Amino acid sequence: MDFAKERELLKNFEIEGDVQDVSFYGEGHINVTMLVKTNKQNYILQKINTKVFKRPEDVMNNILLVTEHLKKKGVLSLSVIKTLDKKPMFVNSDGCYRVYDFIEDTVTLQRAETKEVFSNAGYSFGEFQNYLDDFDATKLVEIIENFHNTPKRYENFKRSVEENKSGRRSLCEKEVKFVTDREDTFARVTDAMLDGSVPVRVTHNDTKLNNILMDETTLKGKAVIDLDTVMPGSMLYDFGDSIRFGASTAAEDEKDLDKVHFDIDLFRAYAEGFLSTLKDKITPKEKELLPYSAYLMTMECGMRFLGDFIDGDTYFATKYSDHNLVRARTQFALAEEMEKLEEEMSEIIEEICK
Ligand code: ADP
Ligand code: GN1
Ligand code: MG
Repeated sequence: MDFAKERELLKNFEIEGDVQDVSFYGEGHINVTMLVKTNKQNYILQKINTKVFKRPEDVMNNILLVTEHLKKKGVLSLSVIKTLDKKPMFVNSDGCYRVYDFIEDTVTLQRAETKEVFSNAGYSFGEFQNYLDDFDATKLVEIIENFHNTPKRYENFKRSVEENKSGRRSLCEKEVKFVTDREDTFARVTDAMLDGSVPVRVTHNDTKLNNILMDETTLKGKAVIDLDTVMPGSMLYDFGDSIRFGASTAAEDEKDLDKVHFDIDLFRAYAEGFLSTLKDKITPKEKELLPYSAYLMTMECGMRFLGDFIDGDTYFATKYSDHNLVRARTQFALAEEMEKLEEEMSEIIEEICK
């Protein structure tokens, strides 16, 4: 691929230097991400997924507000490079594009290789929430409604199963049953948000390990990225989603399920980092639901992958035909182990919060 169209549209942005190279970059499932090298500096060019983000201008407004708030506090964050006419994105007949400064000297990890690294990630996402503590949530648009409303996600999942648009349902009856068997376990966080025992906070909502840039030398979090879904939510979403991805002994799309286990030591490490600055701020209900949130976010993501497989891969980027099914299976393998360990996880949380 020669990226001729991308090189052309980059002329509309206020970038320094002459573009020398453009290539696909990273492992995100949603946007198309490219690394742009010029003779002066590097940038990230992203084609925003407008099927997922129906109002990209709202996404960019949220990102500008959040990154300004972070920068005022001296926190390294994404820098949006404006277009020549001072807009945060460029729109043409192919789609919507944005450019960020490439944050140098960092690595993006697809797996938590050590407890220490995962604890560092927990610390970063915990701090991220702290930094947004005093951010006026009413300024933010809810980018995707009910993003982590698991009962609603389950309704959508059941609809996908019924409609069976791709005709693939017969390939995954066992996995569908795994979800439907657990349908009465999905409402504990939404119920607690309704009765107020779990407060609404400004949260990241997509706290995968690969959404933090880690300092390449110290492996400490340098910048929290992928701010598309920063919205009012629950801290339980941020905690649970990190555990879902990072406390696994294997990749999210590992085919060999014998390799996929929930690692409770990684859980402890993340919780230590995450709670180090949050433990005095959280409510008793939030504390109680932390272990469950790991199970919940894992089940939710599993049903989203499986629903997308049955829909015919219309949401997540996939590299082969049953990629979403493979991903769903790892989530269910993890969730099954987590359900058995809820008590042990609670003891760990108690210990950390003492
Ligand atoms: P998606 O929404 O598709 O997950 P992300 O915004 O997470 O897209 O970007 C995908 C990957 O690109 C990240 O995991 C990271 O490796 C890399 N990346 C994104 N923004 C930057 C940046 N500003 N500097 C360095 N790397 C980045
Ligand atoms: C997507 O954008 P990315 O790849 O960081 C998804 C998350 C899922 C995750 C599963 C906007 O995250 O919700 O948990 O894939 N993002 C969106 O890997 O749907
Ligand atoms: Mg991402």
